[in-house]
Amino acid sequence: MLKLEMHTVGLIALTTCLLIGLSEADEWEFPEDFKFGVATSAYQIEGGWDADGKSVSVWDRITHTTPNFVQDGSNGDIACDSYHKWEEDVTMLKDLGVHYYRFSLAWTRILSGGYTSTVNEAGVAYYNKLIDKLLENGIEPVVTLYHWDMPQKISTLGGVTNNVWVDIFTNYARTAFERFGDRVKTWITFNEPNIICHYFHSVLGSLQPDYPNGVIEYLCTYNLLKAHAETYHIYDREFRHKQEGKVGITLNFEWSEPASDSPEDVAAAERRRQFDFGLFANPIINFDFPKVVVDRVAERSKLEDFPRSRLPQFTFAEKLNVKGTYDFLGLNHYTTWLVSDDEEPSLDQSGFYIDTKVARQQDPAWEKTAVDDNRVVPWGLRKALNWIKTTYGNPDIFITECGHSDLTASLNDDRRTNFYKTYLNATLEAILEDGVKVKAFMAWSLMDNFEWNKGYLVKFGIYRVNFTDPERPRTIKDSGTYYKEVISTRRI
Ligand code: PNW
Repeated sequence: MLKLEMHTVGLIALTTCLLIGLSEADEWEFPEDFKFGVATSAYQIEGGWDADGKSVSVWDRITHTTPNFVQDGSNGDIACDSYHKWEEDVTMLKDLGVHYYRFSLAWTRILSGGYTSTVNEAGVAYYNKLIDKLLENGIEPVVTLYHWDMPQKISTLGGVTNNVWVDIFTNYARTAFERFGDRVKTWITFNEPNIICHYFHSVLGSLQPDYPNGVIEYLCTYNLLKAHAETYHIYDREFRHKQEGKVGITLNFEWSEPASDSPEDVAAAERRRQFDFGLFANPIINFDFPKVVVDRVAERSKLEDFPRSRLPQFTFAEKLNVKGTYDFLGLNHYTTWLVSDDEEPSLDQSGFYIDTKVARQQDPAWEKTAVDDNRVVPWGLRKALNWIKTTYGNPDIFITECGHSDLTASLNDDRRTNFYKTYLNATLEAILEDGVKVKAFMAWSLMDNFEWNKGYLVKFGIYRVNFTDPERPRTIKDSGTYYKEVISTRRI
């Protein structure tokens, strides 16, 4: 009798476990409103660098005048030739089953004069064809206005650091809203302002040989944020009522994990997050530059004998104007660092990274990729998403880039497949277990392309592109087939 009871209890327990297990498995899928996509950018894929009235961008110029700026001496003159092969790109997107295609507009195709108002109709026609074809196939365009290919004419004026930048940029943004906003409902003003102001501005502004210097960098940050905010307000005033779209910005964020439990390292990791992400997100979402950054740049500027902080101050009116200028937050995420407090760096250098006063390293056990420092650390994405949730009041987050690089372009790219598996799982944990409002995931990238100063050596594509063939044929990789499966089943 007792034996039988035990047996029954056991059976009930087993059934319950199975049921719970099953229902948990059932729920381990992406919510209904979650969208999948892939991302690219104009200079990295289009080619057609001087086609149909396009003017010269900073990337055209630097690659033509300083070929060794790019590791393999290459350039984006032809790249994936998407300027001609856009229909095939849409076929690939359709086959993957993506909801979103994130691409960027080449400013130099649309306003070839850079800062003039004369529109180059041929350039507009190219994007019209692409956008229409996407929509015909049920794919929503997610459009980045500025993904680093600044018109050379504007760079010559000092680029983002010139006071006229806000007018120049918003003139371009308004043109894009006018021409494409009837069909484009998701806009990203800037891709990775952090990289624009602290890294590529140097070479591309080309006015500052001693860049980075901690002055230009923050002037760029300040002007860029004002241009972002003004673009948002223009959309609000002139377009939102008829176009009903969303405007956001894409920030890159590598997770900073304290290297130890010491209060100094914990503070250092938080400080680094505020320098990397808060510098842009805090004025837009909360208010003003983050206090820890304001204080630290002031302190270091004083040590360097500057009469005042190198970080410009927003006026109160500007703070109000920048605050709230987002409908969603775009996040590009690739890797994670272990961060510790550093000694005060020597005073004969000056710059953003010196201001952070941190040392960073990565655990050698973390899997490497083709980009030296982009080690695979999926839990870092989950932590980054949670930090954004708590620091900024749980905004809607679009992961606008996340991806894995190799050198081989092999179709059997198991490591990339595993990367997507684990990073998508981290995303799902953040959504289902932590309540982070992640609304989309866009893989970087649709296809192998021009990886900036690494040229064609480093491959991020879920499609391979054969760059030695003038036809630039594309072939899906195993990771592409895997992603397609995830999209159709909504499961990992
Ligand atoms: C992003 N970093 O760039 C860009 O948005 C893409 O255009 C690029 O192809 C992709 O990532 C892969 O590299 C980054 O040094 C470049 O921290 C550099 C850094 C981060 C992102």
